[in-house]
Amino acid sequence: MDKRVCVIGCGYIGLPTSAMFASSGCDMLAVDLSEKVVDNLNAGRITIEEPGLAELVADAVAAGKLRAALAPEPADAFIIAVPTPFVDDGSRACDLSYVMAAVESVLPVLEEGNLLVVESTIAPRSIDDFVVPAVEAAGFRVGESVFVAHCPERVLPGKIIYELVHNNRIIGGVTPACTAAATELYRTFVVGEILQTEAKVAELSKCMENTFRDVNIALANELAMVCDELDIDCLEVIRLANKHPRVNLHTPGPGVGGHCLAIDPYFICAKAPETAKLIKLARDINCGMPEFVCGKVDAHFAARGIAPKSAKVVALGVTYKGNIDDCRQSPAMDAIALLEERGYSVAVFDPHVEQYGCSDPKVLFEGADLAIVLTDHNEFKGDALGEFVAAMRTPIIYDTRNIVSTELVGAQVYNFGNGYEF
Ligand code: SAJ
Repeated sequence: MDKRVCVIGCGYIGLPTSAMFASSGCDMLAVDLSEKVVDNLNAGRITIEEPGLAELVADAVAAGKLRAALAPEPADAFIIAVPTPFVDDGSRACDLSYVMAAVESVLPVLEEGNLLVVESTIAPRSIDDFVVPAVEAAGFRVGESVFVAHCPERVLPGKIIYELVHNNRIIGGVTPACTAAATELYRTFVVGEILQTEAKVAELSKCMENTFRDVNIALANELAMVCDELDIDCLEVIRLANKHPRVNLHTPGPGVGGHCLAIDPYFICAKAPETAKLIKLARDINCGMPEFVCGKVDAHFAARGIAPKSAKVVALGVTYKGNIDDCRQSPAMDAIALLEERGYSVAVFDPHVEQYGCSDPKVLFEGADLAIVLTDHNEFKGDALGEFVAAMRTPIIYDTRNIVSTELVGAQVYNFGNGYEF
């Protein structure tokens, strides 16, 4: 008999995962709280954008292998792929409320021999301390009558379908029997390596992957500020240091955004606040970058005797990184808010975000005293801004992403390499 799998959460991870299982022969039920999402799915349509996903879903629905509902139904395996934001109370602990609500929704239909997997990124020990007790309170013995595992997603939006199949996959069970059951399930479509471990190791590994990147970016950002103070070309320092075979300094910028790097490190800090000092400091450094960037803008205008209220700034980019439309936790947004708070008149342009698009961007540059590049979109790279700078009152570009050609004709370009002059 084909395996029946029920996925809770039809977002960027849950939906592609459902489609992959369905196209590998499983009988899939995709569960979501939104009636609109459920109705659309049952009609073979999707409400999120991801290359290749629409076709996969349409085919699976047409083949009768994928169906959507508002609540879980009996199945062989349940997979939870719901959001885990941080608690907005200063602790920034992992907010498990969506995950636990999903677990509670599964319990009434959970049967002996079933497997329950959490894919959502969660703080270390969440499975052992919260999920297992909830399942056992319903009368099951984890590792004996039901099996529970954490199997974190690690896919990159835009490449999800490929990465779901080919990335290696960490599977952390509560017991070895749980790990074995989850491994058998994911082998349905994963061709990448399956790395077996305990649930708590899987949880912390996932959080640490993003923390590693956050801490390294903080180091690069700190270097940029040290170079600013000491009048040293930061980009040249990085270029030369990275010639060492074991050094890989990251790229400084206006801060770190997105729903992963800017969130997951806090899950560790909240669990071990006295100990996770470096992780917290890295977060603080990265969160302080929009302020640093705005401080440079202030100094620039102060040196020219121009008050913020008399200055027009064009902000280029609002998304958290280049060539995407995602503004979650975006440092560009923070920098824009800070500039506005100080009294600057800010014109915002982002060709990837409908609200900030503009059919004739030149108009935004008219009479501007400064353009500040906050996101590394292709549309701003090299000499792409050349056609707009002539419209500025003073054609000066502050490039916090180091992507604009410093040879750009008709403009003076400053970045983290020569920013100290700025
Ligand atoms: N950034 C810098 N300097 C750098 C690199 C990045 O300032 O040298 C900034 C970016 O501009 C952006 C932020 O960091 O604001 C995060 O961007 P990213 O490309 O590093 O990561 P995400 O958040 O898009 O995706 C990450 C990935 N994790 C790792 O690379 C360890 C991805 O593989 C994960 O699946 C994803 O998080 C997730 O869902 O956890």
